[in-house]
Amino acid sequence: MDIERRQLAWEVVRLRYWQHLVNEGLKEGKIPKVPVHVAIGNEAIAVAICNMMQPEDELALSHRNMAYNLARRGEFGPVYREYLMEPTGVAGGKLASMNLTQPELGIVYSSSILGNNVPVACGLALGKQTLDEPGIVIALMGDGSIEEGSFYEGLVFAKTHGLRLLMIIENNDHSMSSTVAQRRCPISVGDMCAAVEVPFRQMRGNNVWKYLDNVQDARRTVHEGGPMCIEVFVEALTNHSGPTPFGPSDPKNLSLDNGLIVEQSPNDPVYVVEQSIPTSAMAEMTDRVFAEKSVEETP
Ligand SMILES: Cc1ncc(C[n+]2csc(CCOP(=O)(O)OP(=O)(O)O)c2C)c(N)n1
Ligand SMILES: [Mg+2]
Repeated sequence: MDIERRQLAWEVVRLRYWQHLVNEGLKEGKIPKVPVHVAIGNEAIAVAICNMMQPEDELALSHRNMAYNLARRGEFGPVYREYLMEPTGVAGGKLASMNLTQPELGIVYSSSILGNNVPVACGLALGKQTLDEPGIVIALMGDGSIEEGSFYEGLVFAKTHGLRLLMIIENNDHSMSSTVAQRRCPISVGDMCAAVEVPFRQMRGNNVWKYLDNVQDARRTVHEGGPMCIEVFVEALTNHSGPTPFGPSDPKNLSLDNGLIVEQSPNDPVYVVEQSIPTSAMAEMTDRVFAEKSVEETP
């Protein structure tokens, strides 16, 4: 296995472990002050985007920003302490979770208001264009966020001005506790994009290596030709927010004691990694993350 392939696998495994640690903290009631949205299941796309980004690129995130903040940071403690709102957190304990940014790492905006990051990302991309600055802007949102008018307006605005904007929809089929079928008619994002001639593609299967190839390709498209949109299908392997399980009546049993993998299926990015690399390499990575627990100052 070459170094880059191994590194991506490692980042997915490590990110899963860190999110499990946050979930364990939530289960034990150790993060009492703010709502926290764990993104177990979103690791492949998060690691791919974070590796695709160039230093001049900017990321505008939503309430479910954990995987991106951890993956860009590359360390657990300072992000976890931010959730605890401690002064040694990455934002001095002032931003906590839903609005967490790390501008020094390209995470310039995060919003808990659905669809709100789209016009902001358009503004950032327009600024880059006007000031002749390099790089692209990436806006992340969920299948609930695209129900906001700002999504469509953002598509139109970005296309009209040829903005270097990549829109990524993490479709986990959930907005809080409702599935798409329970709450609304289907939305064909492909048709919406076609209507305004914005290139569109879908990604499935949680293969971090393929995802990186695809998003690198998308970055080139955006850089040369203006906006593009990708809908990536992810599985909601955790509850909407707070701990999983939320209590004794919750059938989901997420625990580090059961290992890193939640589902033995392509819904689970870590399972996909396990199926794709030598058994010895996976065992080594798993041992490595669990060994790190003992040296981690939190939780
Ligand atoms: C404008 C607006 N309406 C409603 C909410 C309440 N709300 C918070 S998260 C959420 C679900 C979001 O679903 P989605 O965008 O698919 O993201 P996911 O949590 O599934 O990753 C809702 C409805 C909000 N934050 N903002
Ligand atoms: Mg959703």
